[in-house]
Amino acid sequence: MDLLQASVNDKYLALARTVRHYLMTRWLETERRQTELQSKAVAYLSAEFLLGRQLDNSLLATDLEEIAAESLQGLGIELDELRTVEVEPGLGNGGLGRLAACFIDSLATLDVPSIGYGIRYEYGIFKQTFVDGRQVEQPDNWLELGSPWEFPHPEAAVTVNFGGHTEKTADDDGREVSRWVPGWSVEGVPYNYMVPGYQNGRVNTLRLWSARATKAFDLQIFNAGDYTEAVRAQTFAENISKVLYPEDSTPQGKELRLQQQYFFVACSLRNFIEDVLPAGYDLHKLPERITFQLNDTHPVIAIPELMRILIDERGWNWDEAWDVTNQVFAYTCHTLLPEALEVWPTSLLEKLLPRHLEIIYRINKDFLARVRETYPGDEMRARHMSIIAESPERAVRMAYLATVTGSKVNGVAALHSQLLRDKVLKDFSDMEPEKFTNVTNGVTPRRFVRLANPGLSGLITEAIGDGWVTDLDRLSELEPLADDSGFLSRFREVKAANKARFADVMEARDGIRVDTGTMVDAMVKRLHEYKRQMLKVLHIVSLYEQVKSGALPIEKVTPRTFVFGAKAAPGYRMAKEIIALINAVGRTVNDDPAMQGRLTIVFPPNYNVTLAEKLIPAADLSEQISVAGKEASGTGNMKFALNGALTIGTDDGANVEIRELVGDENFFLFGMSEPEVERVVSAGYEPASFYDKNAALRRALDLIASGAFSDGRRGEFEPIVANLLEQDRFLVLADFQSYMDAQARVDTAYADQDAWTRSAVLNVARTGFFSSDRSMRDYLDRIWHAEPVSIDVSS
Ligand code: DL6
Repeated sequence: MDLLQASVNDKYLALARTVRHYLMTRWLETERRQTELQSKAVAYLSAEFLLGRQLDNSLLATDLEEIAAESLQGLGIELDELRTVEVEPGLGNGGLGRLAACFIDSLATLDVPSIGYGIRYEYGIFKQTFVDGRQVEQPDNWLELGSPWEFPHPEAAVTVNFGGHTEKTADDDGREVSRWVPGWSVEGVPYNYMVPGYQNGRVNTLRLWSARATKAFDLQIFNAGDYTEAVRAQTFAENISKVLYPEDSTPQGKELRLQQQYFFVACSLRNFIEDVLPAGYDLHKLPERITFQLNDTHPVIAIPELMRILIDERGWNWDEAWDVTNQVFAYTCHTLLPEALEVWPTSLLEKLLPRHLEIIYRINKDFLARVRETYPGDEMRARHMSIIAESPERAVRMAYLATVTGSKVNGVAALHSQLLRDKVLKDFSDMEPEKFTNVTNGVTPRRFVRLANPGLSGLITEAIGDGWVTDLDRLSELEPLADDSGFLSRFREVKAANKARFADVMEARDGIRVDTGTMVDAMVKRLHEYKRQMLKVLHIVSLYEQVKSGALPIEKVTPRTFVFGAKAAPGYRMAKEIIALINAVGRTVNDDPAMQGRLTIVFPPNYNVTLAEKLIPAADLSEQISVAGKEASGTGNMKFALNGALTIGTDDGANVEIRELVGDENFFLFGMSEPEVERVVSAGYEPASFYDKNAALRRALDLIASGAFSDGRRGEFEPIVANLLEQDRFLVLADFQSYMDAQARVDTAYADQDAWTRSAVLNVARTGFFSSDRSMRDYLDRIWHAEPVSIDVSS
């Protein structure tokens, strides 16, 4: 095509293809080397990979950015323009999926042989829009223009069976064995993605599966002359990988969800065993070749699947199969919310995966025998630990299945792992303490500092060299510069430039104006009551109320821009109400001339990785305000700190470790600790008593209830107010005053810009620990025991 006729998308595609071509030889070399060495690898099984844009990352990994920009310029094309046309693949809900993406980046950068396995959803996380301030979901058709980053391999499709029943037959030695007679099947087509390491020549693979109807299935129906039915079958099969479930903490008992989970792990195990391993590989040696890391419970059905393959397809006896299965799986738990621990009704498993249910029953029987042997006479304990829950309906507890089987179980921050051991999985940890470990999460410095924050990256590199990009602990070398006024003022300039860039993006993306002279106070994460966006709203409403009532002179209010970014699960009513309230408060406050230049609320719709990359470097204050004991880790908290935002936060998740590292004086701690929360709850928490006692809180809640933010309609936010006064499961009211006090400390600290910047620099210098490279090293040491293998690209 002629350059003059080429659209921006054409130019983007041409550049993407050039870069991927460059990566291709490295990809092939990586695969060749792995086939030759057969060294131990890691398979990261995850229902979500929230990748973000690929072009920038690929240019960085290959060090081609400069050359690409120059060559494009010669053709009159701006690289920046091409970057912006890429639609990010939103194949994840939030933290869990983004973590998986950071991990595969770090594995490649550390030269670890590894493969990511997941689902190629045709529609990713929904596109969020606001209509009258309320969330409306639209499909995310991220593949509309095709993706230059994927490599489909229809020729390598694998068959996945479902349904049917089991039959008892006898094997050659006359032993009774069970045989699965499936009812229907689909095919899984692999789509491969390149996962380049940072300038090291390694390109690992992410293999995402797409579902399609089996040919046999289609043909059968077509031959019977039923065209409509043939098409229906096609649609039915394709539905399996059609859409990402927009839920990350309240599992819906949806059949399709279980189909998705089994679909991708069945494809992945088959692919690994039959295609990745050499032909004739002795599966008894599987633990020498692989660890399958289970990213939360979503892939846990892989456990009975491997048992089924070894026993039913390979003819192994139970003990042999169990021994290998035990060694090759490890499980990461990502939650503390009891309702987020997946359970599958046995009736559903019976219908979809009858043979797997039998296997799970047998695993449970053997396990309970061990429990009874360890704790004779303690029937209650056996009941509590059973993989099968008996009420409210008979169901398989997937977290227990993973814990019983996995070689290791880890939480994702020190406090989280401790709470898993002490509470959620206590009985299991009492019985097998050595199984439990912690690996604190991390984030990739390539995407979240080097790419997202070129200004800060340049400043750091100038000061300490560029080694930090792959060795983030070296940020500690910045520490002395926290007392260098020249450095501080350049650091401030970078922050100011990042704010200006963020303001430009907001204007272009959503027509939202951001005042770059204000403190950027950011709270971005999924909308969930436990994360307490509501507490943030009460802070804003209280400030507004105090100004309006004359209790607080406007000149005393620190100019702030409150930035929210949050999607609510479509079926989560209260979360959607809170979104509506944030927008309503935003409208009222932003339109009030008295607030101009002082308090502004911005809530761009459809917060995603691309926007995060612009917001995080611009932020001054990072809001990490979950009720203690509920946020497993958080990873946004790490990204903000690494980009020089100060945190206001509770002692929850990885906040605890952030605070320990940056120091109390560089962190705004507030709220009850986890044991205090426990005490308040068990003593019978009464939120209304806080409303009665605290005048500021009362006035803020009354203002919301009065209709001040809803054109006088008093009932509009009644469900929120009533919920807070009557239940308040996440102790918003109990922590309100402490939060307000901490915010006052923020204001005081911000007034001294030198001291604030010093704290910001110290946040950067002291948070190198939160690199996902370090997380990967911890997994390697504590769980995987695999070795790096370097790739020689010189030949
Ligand atoms: O580990 C990644 C991420 C944590 O940082 C968050 O704290 C946690 O909420 C999130 N968990 C999930 C899974 N929820 N369930 N089930 O998204 O994981």
